[in-house]
Amino acid sequence: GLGDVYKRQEERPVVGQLINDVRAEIETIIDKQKKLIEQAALEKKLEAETIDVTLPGEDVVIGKKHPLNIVLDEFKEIFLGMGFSIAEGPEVELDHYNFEALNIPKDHPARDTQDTFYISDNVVLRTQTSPMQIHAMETRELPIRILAPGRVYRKDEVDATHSPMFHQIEGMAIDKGITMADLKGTLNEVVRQLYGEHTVTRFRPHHFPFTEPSCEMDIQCHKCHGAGCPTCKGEGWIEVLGAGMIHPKVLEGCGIDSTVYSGWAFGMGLERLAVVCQGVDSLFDVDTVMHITNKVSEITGAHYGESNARDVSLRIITDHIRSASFMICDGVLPSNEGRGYVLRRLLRRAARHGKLLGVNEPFLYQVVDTVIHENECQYPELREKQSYITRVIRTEEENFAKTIDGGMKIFADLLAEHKAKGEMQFSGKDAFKLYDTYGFPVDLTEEMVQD
Ligand code: 2U9
Repeated sequence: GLGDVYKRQEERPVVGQLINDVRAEIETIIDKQKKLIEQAALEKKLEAETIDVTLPGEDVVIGKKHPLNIVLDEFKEIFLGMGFSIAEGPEVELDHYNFEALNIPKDHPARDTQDTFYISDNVVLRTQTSPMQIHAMETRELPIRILAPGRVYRKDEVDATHSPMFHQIEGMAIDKGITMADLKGTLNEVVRQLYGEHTVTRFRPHHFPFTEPSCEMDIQCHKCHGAGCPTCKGEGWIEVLGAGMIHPKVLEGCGIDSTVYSGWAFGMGLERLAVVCQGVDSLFDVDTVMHITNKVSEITGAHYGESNARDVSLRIITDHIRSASFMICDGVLPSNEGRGYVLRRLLRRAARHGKLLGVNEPFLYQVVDTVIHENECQYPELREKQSYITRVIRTEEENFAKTIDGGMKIFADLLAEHKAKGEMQFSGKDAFKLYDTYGFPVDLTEEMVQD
């Protein structure tokens, strides 16, 4: 203790005070030093964290423009530049607007329930975008210049060039003194802006109920310049649209005096236009499911354009796996009733088409990754449930694999039975057995029966 060092009692307070002073001084120095270090660290941190507000932000991927919209927007821009405006309207229409007002009589084949989705006796899913133009004629002041793009519906089986839903663009101009020359001049200008200044067109006479006279416009093939090649199927020309002078009956029906006013109209399929614009070889290539199809091609070895039957199989597998992935993500499981029944049917039908393409292993589940990659922008839950979706599909495929060969046998037997009777189609219980239980396509072509 201190007592041993400082013998003299009276020196104790002095030394004690000195020690206190020294300690205080040391503490002050340490404090000061600590503050300096902290300050330096803070400055360094602030410097490191400085935000340069002039730097560009990080790009956020929020999806991509649909190939059909790329072409549609380009097309709209051209027409907007010529003083047209864009019409919009319902996809569910009265029979009157879809047919009657367009001079399509009651017995016209287009009205057949085989071709048109009827909601009730006089309500349909529009089969063309023309009803929007009828609405415009009834409500807008003359003159009218409109473009009417949108989804349309027809009862077509899915194949290489058909789909129950597709897109149309129609357009019309109504004014005093409009002639066929305006139609040709406008459309020529449009294709020149779209495909280039040197595009060559030709107009051939045609017939439509809603235009008179009517024509079809072709453009000279951009690949072979008229010589004939696979793109134009040896024709040298590619058909792009139908058009004509609006039928006086159609004008009068909308309360427009056809002795004072006249107008032209055209209609075209957007999918076809997109194919030509983007220089791809098939309608399928511009589909949003293009990457999924490519994946299916990679696994099955089937390539689009080989044969109609294989094209159909490719498309069915692609579409069905995409739908099935969405359904499973939404909480549906394959089962024998309700939505699960639909899901099971999609998967089994897809698996069956895989077999038709010569694939004998479960493979559908491998397509899921691509489906998710292509759709997660719009539907992020897909990514979260990726392994679950894959597992559900794989399990269903494996279960189905146990019965598919038995199904093949039943199919072969039924086919032989039908062949013997010369029947072209399965119906009733046989159709159910094949289509729903075994996932076979039900329609038999004449060649299949004879084969
Ligand atoms: C009104 C009057 C006339 C629109 C027209 C066509 C010719 C035509 C087809 C092209 C391919 C439909 O998608 S497709 O299958 N369309 O050929 N459409 S004239 O005529 C109209 C439209 C509205 C009031």
